[in-house]
Amino acid sequence: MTIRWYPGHMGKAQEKMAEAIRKIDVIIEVVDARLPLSSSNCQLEEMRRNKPCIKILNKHDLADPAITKAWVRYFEQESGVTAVPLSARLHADAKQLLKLCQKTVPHRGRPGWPLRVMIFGIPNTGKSTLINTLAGKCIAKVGDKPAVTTCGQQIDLKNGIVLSDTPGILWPNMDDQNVAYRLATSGAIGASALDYTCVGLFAVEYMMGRYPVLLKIRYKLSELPETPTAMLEVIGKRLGCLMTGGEIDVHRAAEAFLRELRAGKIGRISLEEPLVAEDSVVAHNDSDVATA
Ligand SMILES: Nc1nc2c(ncn2[C@@H]2O[C@H](COP(=O)(O)OP(=O)(O)OP(=O)(O)O)[C@@H](O)[C@H]2O)c(=O)[nH]1
Ligand SMILES: [Mg+2]
Repeated sequence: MTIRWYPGHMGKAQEKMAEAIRKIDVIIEVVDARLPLSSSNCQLEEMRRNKPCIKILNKHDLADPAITKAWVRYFEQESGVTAVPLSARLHADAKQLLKLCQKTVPHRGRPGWPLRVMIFGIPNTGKSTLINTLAGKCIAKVGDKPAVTTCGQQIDLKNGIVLSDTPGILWPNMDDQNVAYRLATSGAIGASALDYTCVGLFAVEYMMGRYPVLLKIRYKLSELPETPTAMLEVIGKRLGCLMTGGEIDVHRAAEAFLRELRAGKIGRISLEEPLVAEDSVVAHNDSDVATA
């Protein structure tokens, strides 16, 4: 099944953000550390008007640490972009980020000259969570599904910093379906736009190839079955996803497997590595620019 998801609020939000960026001093792009390139929004490059950008590799606690290190090195080569792995729920990480914003724009952050920070990113990467941690209280609505925030809001931290929370936005043409399936695996695509069985099989196949030991440990297997379909059936059995009559409910098994994977129950995993992801995402960026 082809995945496309670009609900109406995203286009409107993008137009507003492109305008609002004029009055922003620094942009924090929150990407998912498990798929930092696929979850980077290629439209930002055009929108940001040379404003400094800090790329947060959030949900660092869920990602494969060695691969995250490789991603930081990869992004450091991009001009004007500082990449920082972080867990948005941790106060220490958030404090460090504020210091970095102040260092990036040292002439702002004084009375009458607030440091204006826009938090940008695709859905479900943890933008609102980061705002709440930075504010030290629950100001922005957070949820374990994409498109929780649909309207922007500004939060004055009363320390010379003003934050803008923004709705997660994707891009209209998801030509690269490998990117789309990685996004769906991570939880960035609305449930209405995907088929759980297809995404579950994609994720199972990836895990069998890249993290077979984690699967064996989680589902108590000495050997993995030969095919993703057989693996999903084993998972369904382990998680009790059965229909009346005892047959395995593959759709429910896929949904349950994705829930476990997203929550980090199988272990810390990354869905892409710098060299493998680069080719497909470069192709996807080119096709978006061509049709914009
Ligand atoms: N494990 C982990 N979970 C996180 C982290 N940051 C956010 N989350 C979870 O990710 C989910 C999405 O968080 P939100 O802050 O609502 O994400 P968002 O980017 O604002 O999403 P939209 O408003 O839909 O664009 C929630 O269940 C958060 O608790 C993190 O660093 N680690
Ligand atoms: Mg939000």
